[in-house]
Amino acid sequence: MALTDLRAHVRTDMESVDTTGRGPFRQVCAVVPALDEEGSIGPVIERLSALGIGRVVIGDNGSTDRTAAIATAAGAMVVAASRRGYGSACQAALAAVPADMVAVVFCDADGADDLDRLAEVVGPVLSGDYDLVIGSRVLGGGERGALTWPQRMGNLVAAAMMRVLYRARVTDLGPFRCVSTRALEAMAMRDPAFGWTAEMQVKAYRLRLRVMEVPVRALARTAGTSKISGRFVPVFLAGWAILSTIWRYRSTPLPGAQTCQRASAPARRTCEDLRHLR
Ligand SMILES: Nc1nc2c(ncn2[C@@H]2O[C@H](COP(=O)(O)OP(=O)(O)OP(=O)(O)O)[C@@H](O)[C@H]2O)c(=O)[nH]1
Ligand SMILES: [Mg+2]
Repeated sequence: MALTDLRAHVRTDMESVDTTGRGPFRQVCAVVPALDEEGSIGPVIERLSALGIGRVVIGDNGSTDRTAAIATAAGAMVVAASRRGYGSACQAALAAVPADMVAVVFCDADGADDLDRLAEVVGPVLSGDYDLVIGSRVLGGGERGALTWPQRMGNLVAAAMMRVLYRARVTDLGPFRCVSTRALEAMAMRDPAFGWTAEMQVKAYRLRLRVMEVPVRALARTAGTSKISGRFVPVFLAGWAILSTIWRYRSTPLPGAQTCQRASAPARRTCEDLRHLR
């Protein structure tokens, strides 16, 4: 669903969101998917705000702990995602991105992203030089044991597939990334689960958007329990979702292209502008 469509579902009080802060990234909105992350969500939001992010939106995936209360107290907007899944949480949060934001930075709620590198991840999108910047933990290295071996192997295979099928220069599918809101509109993201990050990348390659990687460190989650990496079934499902997404989009018509034709005039202009970049 396109951002414009998503916004139609958002509560009307979203219009009153204050995006007039003075932070260096006040036109950047952080989107953070969260499922039972009460031990880490507060410091993640505080850090993003301290670094000057204009707005933090949490996609809360039915947390049963104090995630939502802590996030609200830390100054974030919390949007409930009715459907389980990483992509679903991101979609729900995207619906609450204020209309005047020029970019969205994604990071996880578990404190495992290298927010010290925020400027490197966000800067090239804000300057208009790139449409998507991905924090690569392969290029950045990081804490020992932060990535489990299935995660490393999965990344290796996924990146190799993207290099072969899309001729992309890519090393990672890390969650810490920044994308312009214009590019997001054209991508018309759909995946409700762990194909989300792969979908964003392969659509960017197919749309010939300007994509770059910057090194970020891989950190261990700061609290709570893993929903994926330590467990066999979620690891298998995540791996399958990622690889099948990469394979599927190699030749299918892009939903983004349909959105271009069906979209309202401003959204259509966005798509057409992006086409010039191809
Ligand atoms: N797995 C999962 N994660 C979700 C969901 N909704 C939101 N999330 C968030 O997505 C992020 C990634 O999940 P993690 O459990 O950290 O997965 P991981 O990074 O492979 O595992 P760790 O090694 O523990 O960091 C976290 O911020 C979760 O809270 C969901 O439905 N499923
Ligand atoms: Mg994690």
